[in-house]
Amino acid sequence: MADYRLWCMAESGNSYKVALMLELCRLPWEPVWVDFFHGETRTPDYRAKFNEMGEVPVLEHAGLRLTQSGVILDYLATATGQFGATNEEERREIWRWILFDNHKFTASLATLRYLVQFARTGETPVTEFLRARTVNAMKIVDHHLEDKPFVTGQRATIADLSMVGYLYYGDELTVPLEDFVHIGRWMERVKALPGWKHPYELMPRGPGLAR
Ligand SMILES: N[C@@H](CCC(=O)N[C@@H](CS)C(=O)NCC(=O)O)C(=O)O
Repeated sequence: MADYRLWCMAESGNSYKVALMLELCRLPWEPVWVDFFHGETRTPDYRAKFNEMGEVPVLEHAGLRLTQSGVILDYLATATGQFGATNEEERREIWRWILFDNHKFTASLATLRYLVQFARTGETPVTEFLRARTVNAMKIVDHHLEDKPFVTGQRATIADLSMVGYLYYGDELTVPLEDFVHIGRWMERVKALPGWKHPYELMPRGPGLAR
């Protein structure tokens, strides 16, 4: 059994944030596939055993079970000395963007993708609201990246791995990614990090949502 075990599925960008970190840090890890689309994360068993919040990712390491991608990324950065902060100011900056990501960026982007791509709701007032919120958050990130290669400056940190998590799903996001030039260049920079892989290459994929 690998030292690090990640409860995840390939469609989950939140899981990808952690899978990518594990891969970039060359840590010995293995995925444990969770049947999210058939409600596994909603079962009392999953909540009691793995995550009371009813979510992936969950990382198991050295007898610990960790949840929330931001916390897991922080744990791995501390454990490996990679992609973490080198001073207090940078630590605050990393957390500022991880919180923005969890609240506005990933939250809107991932929910929109779920509704349109997997639940197939079609366009509704909810998807319109989420798309507007996503585009607004993307404008903020695009502007932020205008004068720097990575979110907190000259090198990639866990803030980049968190924020970029969903973007490689491309067309599945149903937002005009190509309109955001600085985001596009930043995605290429992250992609160029040694060991980068696409989420569908890194984690197992199940049959999806029954129609
Ligand atoms: N803020 C959490 C979000 C995790 C999350 O929303 N995970 C989704 C899959 S990408 C999930 O498990 N959702 C289960 C549900 O909503 O029932 C994190 O970053 O880990």
